[in-house]
Formats: sequence, C-alpha cells, structure tokens
Amino acid sequence: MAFDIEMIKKVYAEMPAKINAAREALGRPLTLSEKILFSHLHGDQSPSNFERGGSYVDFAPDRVAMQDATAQMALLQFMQAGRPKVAVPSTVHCDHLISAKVEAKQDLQVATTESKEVYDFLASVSNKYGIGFWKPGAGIIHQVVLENYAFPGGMMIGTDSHTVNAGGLGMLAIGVGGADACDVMAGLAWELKWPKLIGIKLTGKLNGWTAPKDVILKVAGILTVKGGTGAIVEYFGEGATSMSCTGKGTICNMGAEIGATTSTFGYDASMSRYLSSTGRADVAALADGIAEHLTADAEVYANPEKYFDQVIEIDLNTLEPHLNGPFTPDLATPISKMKEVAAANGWPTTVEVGLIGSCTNSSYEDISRAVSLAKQVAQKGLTTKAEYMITPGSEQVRYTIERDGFLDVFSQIGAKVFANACGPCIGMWERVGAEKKEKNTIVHSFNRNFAKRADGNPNTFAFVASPEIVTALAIAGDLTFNPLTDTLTNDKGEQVKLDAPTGDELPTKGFAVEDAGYQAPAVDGSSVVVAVDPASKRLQLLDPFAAWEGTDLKSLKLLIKAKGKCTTDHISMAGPWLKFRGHLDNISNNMLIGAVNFFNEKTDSVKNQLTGSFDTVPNTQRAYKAAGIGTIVVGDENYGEGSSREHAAMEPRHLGVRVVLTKSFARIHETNLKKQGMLALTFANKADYDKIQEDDSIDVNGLTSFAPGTPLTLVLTHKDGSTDSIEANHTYNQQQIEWFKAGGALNIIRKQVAG
Ligand code: MIC
Ligand code: SF4
Repeated sequence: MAFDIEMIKKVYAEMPAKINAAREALGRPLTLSEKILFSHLHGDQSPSNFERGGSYVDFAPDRVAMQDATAQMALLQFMQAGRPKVAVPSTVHCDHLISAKVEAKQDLQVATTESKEVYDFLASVSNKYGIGFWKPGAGIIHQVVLENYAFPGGMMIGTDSHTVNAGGLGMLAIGVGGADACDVMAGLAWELKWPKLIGIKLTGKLNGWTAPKDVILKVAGILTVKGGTGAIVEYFGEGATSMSCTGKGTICNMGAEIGATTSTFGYDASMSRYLSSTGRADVAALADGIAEHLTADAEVYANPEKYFDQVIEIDLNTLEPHLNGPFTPDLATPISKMKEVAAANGWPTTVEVGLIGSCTNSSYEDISRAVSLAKQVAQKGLTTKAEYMITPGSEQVRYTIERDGFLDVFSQIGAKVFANACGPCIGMWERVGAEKKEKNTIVHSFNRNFAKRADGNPNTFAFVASPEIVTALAIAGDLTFNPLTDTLTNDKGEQVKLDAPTGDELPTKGFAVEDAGYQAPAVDGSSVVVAVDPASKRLQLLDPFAAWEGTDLKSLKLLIKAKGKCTTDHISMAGPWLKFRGHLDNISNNMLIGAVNFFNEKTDSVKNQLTGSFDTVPNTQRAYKAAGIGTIVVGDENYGEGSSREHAAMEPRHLGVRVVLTKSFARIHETNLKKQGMLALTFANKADYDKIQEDDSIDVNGLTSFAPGTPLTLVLTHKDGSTDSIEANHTYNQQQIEWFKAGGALNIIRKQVAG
C-alpha cells in the first residue's frame, strides 16, 4: 500500500469539483498544470483568472520533501515555529553528504561516522515532528519520492531544485528554499507567482540511440538556462505517452536547468504501470477513476497555441542524441556535430571518466539500456577506455539491478559502484588527482555541469548525456565518437559497431529490496528531545535576524560586483562545504568565494574599502560587519541560478549584506532572499550595471514608502565624490514587504503560530 493513501484519496475526492469550478470561472478548457494549480488553491483563495507571471497566489501543497543538506536549515527554522507536528506529510532524505571515494559500503560507513551528529539530529527532529526519515544509503531524494510518494495530480514542494523530477508521475512538484518548506509544514499557505505556461508537443517516438534525456537536452538548447523562468512546462503528444514514466521523470528533473518552475506530463498508462510495479496499484486504481482530470482538456492539446504562452514541437523520430556542455547545461551539441564543435572550441576530447546514475537517470530502464552496451564490450572483443562509475538512485533500484545481474556486467567493464547518493554529482567525488587541476573531459548522465561541480577541478570539462551515450563514449574513450555511425577497433584489429541500446522499462520480475532504509516517526513525538551541542562545528541553533531599522539604508559599501555567471554554486559552494549546512556561521566562510570580481577578474579577492587592501570575500565582509557597515552585492543576469540552497541567501544576511542588486534573478533564489529579509533588487536599466565602481558607497532610498510596484532609488557615490542616481525595480508584494520589515519571514511565522 502506498504511503499517505488517505491524503491521496481526499485530494482525488475533491479534485473534480474544484476543477469544474475553475473551468467555469475561466470559461474555457484547462491545461493540466492549471487543473493542478486550481485544485490546490489555499482555502483563502477562490478560482479566478489570475495573471500569468503577475498574480501572487496562495497554495496548499499536499506534501514536503527535504534532503539532508537543506533539511538542516529548514528544520532549524521549523523548530523555531513552535508547532508540535508537521501539518502535511513530510520526509527527510539523507543523500547529499556521502562521498564517492572507494565503493558503496565503505563510503557509506565513512559518511555515517563523519556525519553522525547531523544524521542523529535529522533523525530525532523527524521522529519528534512526525516526519518520515530515509536513512543514508536509502537513496537520492527524487528517486525515493518518485518510487514512494509522487502521485498524478498532486502538488508538492521540496527543498531541492530537482524536486521537479516528480513531474514524471504527473505531479506539480516545485523546488523551494527551506523557509518555504517551513511555512507549509507549519500549516501556512505557500505563495507562488501564477506561472506562465509552456507547452511542448512531442510527436513521433523515441528510437535507436535516442533517449528521454535527449528531449530535455534539446529543450535546454532551445530555451537556455533562463528560458523556463516563471513557467511550468507541460509535455504532451504521442511522443509523451509512448515514453516510460521514469523517462518523463528525467525530462522533468532537468527542467530545473532551464529555470522552469516545474514540468509535468498528463496521466497515462506508463504512469499506471510504474505505480503498480512500485507497489502502488492502489494509487493507480484511484488515478484511473479520475483520469480525465489528470490530464488537460482535449481542446487544449488539439489547439495548444490558444492555451499556452509558448509552444515548442519536437519530433522524436528525428531527434538526435545530444551532449550538453561544458560548464553549462544549455550548450547543446547533437552527437553528429561533436567532432566539429569540439575541434573548433579546443575541448579536450579524451574521455577520462563516464558516470551514470544520480537522481536524474537511475531508472531500471536507464540501467538496463546501459547494460546492453556494457555487454557488447566482451561480445565484440573491445576494452573500455575510460573509467566508469555508477551512483544508483535508490536502494530499491540497486538491489533489483544486482539481482538481475546488471552489476556483474558493469563490473566486467571495470565499473565502480558508489553509494545510493548524490556523490559525484554534488562535488562529493574524491577523485584521485583532481587537485592537480589538469584539463580533462568527463561525460555524465547527471543534470548540472557548472565549473568544479563534480570533482572541484575548474579544468574538468563535463558533458551531460543520456546513460546510453555516456556508456558508449566511456567505451570509446572519445568525446567525438558517434556510435550511430562510427566504428571501434577490437582486439582482433577488426572494425566493429556498437548495436543500439535495448532495455526493459520495468523489471519483469518486479522490484525487490531487503531494507529500503525507511524509518517511521513516533506516533507521539512530544517527549523526543532534540539536542544540539553548543560547541558543535556542524550544527548551530538559529537566532532570529534583526528587524529593519525603519530608515533608508545609507552608505552601504560595495562588497563585490560579480561578473557573468553567478550560480548558487558560486555563492555557496557545495562539495567540502556541505558539512557546514547546519551551521550558519561556519558555512558563511564560503560566501561568494566562487564569484568573479568584475574589477580584477579574480575569484575570492575583493577590495576592502576600509583598508584599501584585497582580501577574501568572507573576510572582507566580516570586517565590514565588525565595523557595523552594511554592504551591497551586485550581480549579472540570472543571478542565483541552479539550486534551492537558501544558504546562498542566509549567509549574506547573516554577515550583514543588505542588498543584492542584479540584472535579473533566478526564481528560487529571489524568493529565498526575500524570505530572509534581504532586499533583492534589479536594475531598472540594465546598463546601469556599468555605473557601479569598485569604491562605491551606495544609499537605498524610498524604503520608508516601500510599496509593491514602486521602484527604489539608489544613489552611488564614487571615489572622486561624483554621484549617480539609478532606479532599482523589485517584485515585493505587500506580504513580502512585511517580511523585509520584520527582518525575515520566520519572525512573522513565529508570532503567528504562537499567537
Ligand atoms: C544541487 O543539485 O545543486 C543540490 C545540491 O541538490 C541543490 C540543493 C542544495 O544545494 O542542497 C539543489 O539543486 O537545490
Ligand atoms: Fe543530488 Fe545531484 Fe540530484 Fe542534486 S542533482 S539531488 S546533488 S543527485
């Protein structure tokens, strides 16, 4: 039986009437995304023609998921809210803190020793507040959610940007910061700007070497890392229904890489098969009962241009496998063009390592298709040129692929199997030699490939591809190898071709697992004590941030003007820093150390205006803090893209940065800044970015009349005494202005729950 089946029954019982009411209010057919949004409006909200990309709307999500690296902060905040139990079903997943070094068992053991304090904290908070706890080794949050919790037509939020993976099962699943999760767990409404809608029509059918991954790699190439911002992407068409449920999950997962709020697919037979095979025939039966409500109205898919803001059509019959990268997931190259493109750009073409798995591509189907290629190595007298590594997405998948002999096939090509965890995807790859910073190329089936992301080496060129293509390129050891047309030389000196991959959508013998790694919470957790050692280096209870002083902000110093891409990885790096995710002061020592200083093109080197000398960003900021001087951070386009980690907002808040002024923001990061009581502003005129000088002091005026839709004025005083006055826009609504005034949303929640 599925978890929380009563909740699912209730959602389905209420859904048809809510959808009908919305259809009536709008007087037109509805997309699937709208059906799910309208059926999850918060009680204080009635259906109306909300403005896409304009109206802030309150929702009541069905559930919350958190991974260990973000759960610490989310739960430290939740503990301050003063509630005895979470208001909606919630889970914690231990997946981000496990290194990939030797192999699964040993690495897991090291993690459970090293991070014992954090795991114990998460387990006891979960136990106390009624939260399901998935132990280290159980698997990666999004795979575990897909296998156990996602359900068609549901709405969930998760403290991880790839929460969107659950769209593969027809949910609206949205990545948020911990403070948002805290609201929902405390029983409060969750606010989101009513999204725009992008429709993607998939015609034809996947075949040969092409995989679901190639759909999203292609889409990323079309839309770029910003193109999905503020939008839900809804896939439909024969190409969608003919694809596996887990393949749909992969596509939705990487919707995070185009900045989309989330992505989803209508309920179909593939979802029903997946639900049944993962022990949830009960959910499949319930979904079958209201199937018409779990997909768009027929008119919508017949005339998508009328209902979506943008429609893209992709023909799967002719779609080629793609390789996206290096350093950004939207640089898409069809495999047949790689020779040319790599040569033109001087990319290193020897593939050193191929890595498959992660939350993005760990399905039984993915693994079985990769295995069909690995088998050909022995059959055709080949040797695998690159190293090959696997991070299974869950213990259930790992156990099943071991039972079915797949791990044996992989070990014959020298593969290493790491723990069921994020590992190399999040910089927890203790790669031998990475510290030498040599230029090299890797290919992986993960989702992100920002600089340093996998192994900490800025000169690792990482390319994202399907598990099938990763496996083929690892065998060939060559980035320019096109398995569709090229041959390899075998041990007899013959030219051989790899046959196109084949595999099973689902295990014919069903999934199996001995210990899935789940720990249910206490029925009554009131007597559970959550202890945090005040001397801990890894955990620190939170002190509320100070409220706004009630005046304009005067003489802020420029801390850094960041140049170019500044993702949350640049603002709050992962890898070795993950261990401080529960300790705000300690993790603040990584603040913005990856951002490039516009004025000297260096990372982690900024001018301290008090002394005139250069120092690291955290040291400089701490010096301003000690002197009681507020600062401002200036950024470029799509600032804060990438992950949901609210540390990227809490660290500047904690260290005394008052304003982040950019050309544009990524959605989750902008919300995270607002939640923590910061000012997130954008240049009204993007060219004003050029007016910011290294020694600027900056006033922010207009705060005493801070109001929705009214820009603020910034006065820049340059070193020579001259000044520039510029306008800054913001997207704060009245509620968010209250967060700013209170010094952070949590200061308000605490009062609401107590009062
Ligand atoms: C990521 O893929 O970058 C992460 C690590 O999963 C993050 C969350 C985090 O920073 O903890 C994400 O995508 O939100
Ligand atoms: Fe983990 Fe990587 Fe997935 Fe993030 S993207 S949840 S780090 S596997």
